[in-house]
Amino acid sequence: MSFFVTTPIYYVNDVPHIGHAYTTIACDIFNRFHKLKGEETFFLTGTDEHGQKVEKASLVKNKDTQKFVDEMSQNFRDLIPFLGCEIDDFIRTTEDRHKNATQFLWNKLKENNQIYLSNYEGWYSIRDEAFYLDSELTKKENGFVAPSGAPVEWVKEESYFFKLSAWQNKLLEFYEQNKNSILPKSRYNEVLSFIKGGLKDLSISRTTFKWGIKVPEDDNHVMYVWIDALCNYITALSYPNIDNSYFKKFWPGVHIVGKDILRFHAVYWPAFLLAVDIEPPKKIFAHGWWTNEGQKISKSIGNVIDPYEIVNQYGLDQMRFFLFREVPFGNDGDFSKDAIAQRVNADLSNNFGNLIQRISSFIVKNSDSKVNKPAEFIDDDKNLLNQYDEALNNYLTNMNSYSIDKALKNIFEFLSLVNTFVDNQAPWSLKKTDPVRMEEVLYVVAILIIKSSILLLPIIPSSIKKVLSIFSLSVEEINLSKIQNFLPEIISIKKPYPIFPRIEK
Ligand code: ME8
Repeated sequence: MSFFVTTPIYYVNDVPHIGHAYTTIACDIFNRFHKLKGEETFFLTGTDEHGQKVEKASLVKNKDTQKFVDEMSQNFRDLIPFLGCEIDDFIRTTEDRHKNATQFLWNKLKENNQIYLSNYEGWYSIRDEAFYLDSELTKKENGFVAPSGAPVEWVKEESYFFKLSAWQNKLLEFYEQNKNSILPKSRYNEVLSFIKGGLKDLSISRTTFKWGIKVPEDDNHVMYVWIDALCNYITALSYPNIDNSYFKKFWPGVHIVGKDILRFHAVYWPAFLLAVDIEPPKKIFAHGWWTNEGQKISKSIGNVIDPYEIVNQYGLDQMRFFLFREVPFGNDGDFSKDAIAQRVNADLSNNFGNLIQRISSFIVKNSDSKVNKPAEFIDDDKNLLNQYDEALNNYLTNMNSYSIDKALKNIFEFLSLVNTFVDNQAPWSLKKTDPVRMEEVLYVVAILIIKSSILLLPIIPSSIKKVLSIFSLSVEEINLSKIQNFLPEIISIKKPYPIFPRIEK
């Protein structure tokens, strides 16, 4: 099995913020999860560097556009390891490999009679890099705005068009047959009703500026930034060489995007692909939108959340955990400092951290830093071990269906049961009355901490590496296929230290 996951490629008009970090971490979580299942994985991210929005930003800064995008792209690249993400490729749309792939795609569309030259007259939003219909706009004091709130301007120019309208029925057919290919379900319904509403041909070139990939054999036109941008997903798999092992192994892939750009991914992109005889993406997951203490995140309001600041203040895994435990993946979420402190303290410090700390230090003090596997498990132990198996199954189902929050809930509800087990079995009392039973209890708890930790590895990898090292294990020794039957003869404990300190307000 193989798994190809992508983030959107981010515009380099500005520095990355929490929203970009969120999508990238989501992809890292799924990538690590599939790796943990033993699959061959490919995780792609990168930057979207052409178009009017980016060109305008460089002009405002009075910088050469190429120099500007070189610098800005680096900010996105630097953020990845800082977020604890491990990627396989970082693509920039100004690279030659991408220009070649995109021009090849264009020629192929032309060859397949999918492109014609005409005139575009209508609304365009530079901020969204999108065309809008009259019916989609709202009148405000300073003119019309798009549904996103972005200003629009009237453009009238010669343009090449893609015959999107011709793909309406084929797209509907594809989505009828692939009902889970857009998640969550509500987004699937949204895309279907958009397609059913009728598709118009799409303007795919511009003539009023030059910062884009040249249309082959027509120097007056540069490509519309979205046809350029979407092609990145296959450029990275060495398109147009689709007979290479990468393309064969990894296409079709899984696109994780924000709900703002669903239409581009679920309508335009599959239509381009079908028009050049390539399979549409396997899955498009559109996640929700983060607000800051109840307010829309925006530069003009001045409430943009800097991921560096959050990580430095709360810790990397604390942030990764909060973002995916707090809000169902797919829903909108509100970022608040109170909420992160509460969530981290309740789940990571109290529930999980205390359990690790009290059991491992108890074993160090009272059981010579190790516990042996019991000859037999009594019913209480078997019950708890069975409950783990149930939590594991639920976790796998939820992670496989992109419900990270539910998967996390499965683990933390189970960890509460383990805490209750410790309280009920009271190993500190057994120490005098029944040391054999004490060791059995300690083994059961230790193994369940290890087994639960493995499930958390995709979400909070660096903390889990520390937890496992307290139990003298390394990540390489365990994976998801081995985890259910993982019962080593002996578990040795190294001197523990707090891994999830409480966040003081
Ligand atoms: O749209 N909450 O780039 P972009 C959650 N270049 N996610 C957010 C967010 C928020 N407040 N703000 C941004 C583009 N995002 C195009 C994509 S792909 C072929 C081309 C995330 O820099 C979310 O994933 O505007 C959203 O879709 C993406 O950043 C938009 O990034």
